Amino acid sequence: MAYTKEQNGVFPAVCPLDCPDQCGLLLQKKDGKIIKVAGDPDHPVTQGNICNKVRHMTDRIYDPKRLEYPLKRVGRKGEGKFERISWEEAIKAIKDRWTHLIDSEGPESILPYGFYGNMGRISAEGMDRRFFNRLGVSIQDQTICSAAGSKGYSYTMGGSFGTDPEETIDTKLFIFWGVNAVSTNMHQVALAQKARKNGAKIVVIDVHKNQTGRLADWFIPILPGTDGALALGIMHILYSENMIDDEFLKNYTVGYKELGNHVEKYDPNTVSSITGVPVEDIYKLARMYGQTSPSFIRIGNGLQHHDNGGMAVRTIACLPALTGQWVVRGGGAIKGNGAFLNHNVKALQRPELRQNKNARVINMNLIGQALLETNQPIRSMYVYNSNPAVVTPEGNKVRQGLVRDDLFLIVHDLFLTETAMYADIVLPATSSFENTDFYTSYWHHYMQIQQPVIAPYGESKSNPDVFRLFAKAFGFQEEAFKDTDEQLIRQSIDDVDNPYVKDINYELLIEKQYVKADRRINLLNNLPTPSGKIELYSEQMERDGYPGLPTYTPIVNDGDLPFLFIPAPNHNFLNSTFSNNEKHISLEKYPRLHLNSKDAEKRSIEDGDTVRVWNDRGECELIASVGENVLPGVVVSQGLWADLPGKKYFVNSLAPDRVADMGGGATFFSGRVDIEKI
Ligand SMILES: Nc1nc2c(c(=O)[nH]1)N[C@H]1C(S)=C(S)[C@@H](COP(=O)(O)OP(=O)(O)OC[C@H]3O[C@@H](n4cnc5c(=O)[nH]c(N)nc54)[C@H](O)[C@@H]3O)O[C@H]1N2
Ligand SMILES: Nc1nc2c(c(=O)[nH]1)N[C@H]1C(S)=C(S)[C@@H](COP(=O)(O)OP(=O)(O)OC[C@H]3O[C@@H](n4cnc5c(=O)[nH]c(N)nc54)[C@H](O)[C@@H]3O)O[C@H]1N2
Ligand code: SF4
Ligand SMILES: [Mo]
Repeated sequence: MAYTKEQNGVFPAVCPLDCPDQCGLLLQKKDGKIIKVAGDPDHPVTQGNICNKVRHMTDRIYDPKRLEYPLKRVGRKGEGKFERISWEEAIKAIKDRWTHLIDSEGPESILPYGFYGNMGRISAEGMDRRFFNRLGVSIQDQTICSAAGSKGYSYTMGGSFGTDPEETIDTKLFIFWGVNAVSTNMHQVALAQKARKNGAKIVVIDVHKNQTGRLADWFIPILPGTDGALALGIMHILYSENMIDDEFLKNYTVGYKELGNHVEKYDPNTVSSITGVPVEDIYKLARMYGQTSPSFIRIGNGLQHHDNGGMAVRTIACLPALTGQWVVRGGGAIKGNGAFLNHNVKALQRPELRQNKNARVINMNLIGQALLETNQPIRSMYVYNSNPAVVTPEGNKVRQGLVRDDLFLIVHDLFLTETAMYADIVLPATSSFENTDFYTSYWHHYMQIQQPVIAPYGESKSNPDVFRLFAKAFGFQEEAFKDTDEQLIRQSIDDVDNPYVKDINYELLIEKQYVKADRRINLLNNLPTPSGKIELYSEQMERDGYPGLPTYTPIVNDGDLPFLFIPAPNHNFLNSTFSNNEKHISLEKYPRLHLNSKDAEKRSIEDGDTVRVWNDRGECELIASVGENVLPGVVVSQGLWADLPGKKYFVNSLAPDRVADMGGGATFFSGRVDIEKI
């Protein structure tokens, strides 16, 4: 579809970033350029409010550093010396090298590496999947974000199904649990603030009293990786003080009697010694939860980036059932809500195009190890929608892999990212405002559409267009490679086996811009767990090798260095996106290391000192922020910073690449470090 030729006007858009809010936007265009990005006041959930990051989006779209044409490496790997080439040359070079690799070592020597730098469904998992399936390359397991927690939540609830966020305006108790919502889900905070005007209370459970903790009525600091134990302690009190909803439990759950016996051992004293939460606070929290209705828990991604993250989420997800909150308007929980908007994945990705059904699968969290593997090595990697040199754990290993001379690396991005610095070929990508796509939020219930508002920047191309070029170069004749963007969208949504979206189709999306999933359908009658009920006890888990009842297991012993290190996201970047933008850097200033004043005193570290943070995986240098915002023994940084000249901000050089208990998830926050003043 061509972009609108109108040079002036206001055009609807969707925020493409990997953020639950998925705001409706209005782009103001003058003389063919976007001059203002604002919120769409008519969007039912986001209501015209957007974050500061995206208010400055034009700085990114028209950043002079944006890639305009394809490049070929001329210097050493990582040196950053490139030369302009044409698209024809770029596609031919890739096709020739891949053809040679497929002939000599087989297609699985090639690995795609992509994520959700652009949440557009056809940009992130459309023509790319068709092409890579047809080529028969290795399969990337997309585990870096919420794999463990989503799996854990599914054991309890059957999939990513939770409360309708719009209904939380009626909620009386909000628990923000391991989620820095002020920075990462601002419209959930807006809803909580509205509810607060009607008497709602906000509780925040976190390892760091960040801006979300500071707005709470009650902030509960907890030791990292112990949330499962706290949830079990709450259950212990709910059962022993008879605050459970027997009627609901009988009708809608499996295993509530067994769970009651099982949680006897998680008494408040035991739980307090694990979590660092005082006994009286455990009682207070459990009673508040047991006696307030509607109550709502926003389960964050932070608490599941641990060795035991899957089970922690599985456990917390049992709480709303115990007090019968799923039948109360505004009650319940959200880990993710993506399943309400599930589209037709098979029609979009066309798995039947793949002949080698048993192709190897590589967990993206282990990309460092995988790139350094010498047995059946990865010889070529194609990176898009992601910046693995910054965002993956064991970052030094990843970079050692990327710098390999025999790795043919292609990066498709809007910028010369840290990953692109190692590339052999760099391809320029369009921004989402230059593309056609559809979007499905993983928090609110609206499907949205984007039509191109501006012309492609320079010679940049969208992800689907690049894969169409590859398919053509390889001579793939299947109709699947001739589909237009509009056809890809139609195939994804017009005929879907998902009752919540059966009335949504392409025409409706074009007409309305955003369409809501049908939430009149009763979730409790449609739970896709094996029993069709909420599974407090799960037989499936036992078959998969886990305890069938929620159980606390400590995080893995990561050595004997004194601090647990939590390298969390920050307010003004989105993962590594915007970390190369001067405006966003200036808002954030520099990366801080939050530490407790007792720990600081012992090491003679003062607020503002530069501290070296290190372990046997790597090191970085951050600016100390001393106070009471973290517990002793815990240090927290924020933000995935770019490689700025003279700075050592690479926090992921320290993060472990162990995989979590479920889903092959990441364990960014379960690593240990030591610190010293420089
Ligand atoms: N501004 C901004 N917004 C973003 C992003 C961003 O980078 N910046 N990233 C986007 C993406 S991809 C995602 S997945 C989401 C993530 O957003 P969230 O769901 O908020 O998850 P995180 O920000 O990873 O971590 C949330 C909180 O978990 C805390 N935490 C860490 N370990 C523990 C623990 O063991 N227990 C408890 N209770 N808390 C713990 C951290 O201190 C942090 O405050 O945000 C999205 N939105
Ligand atoms: N220490 C630590 N590390 C983390 C996390 C953490 O909390 N702590 N969070 C993790 C999580 S939850 C996530 S989701 C990952 C995210 O990691 P990534 O998915 O790598 O996210 P970004 O760093 O935002 O990189 C996205 C890239 O996609 C590019 N891009 C945007 N649109 C397009 C497009 O249309 N086409 C192409 N080809 N490229 C495009 C952007 O320019 C950007 O360079 O990071 C993980 N890493
Ligand atoms: S990043 Fe999130 S809050 Fe900001 S505009 Fe995009 S969807 Fe909205
Ligand atoms: Mo994420």
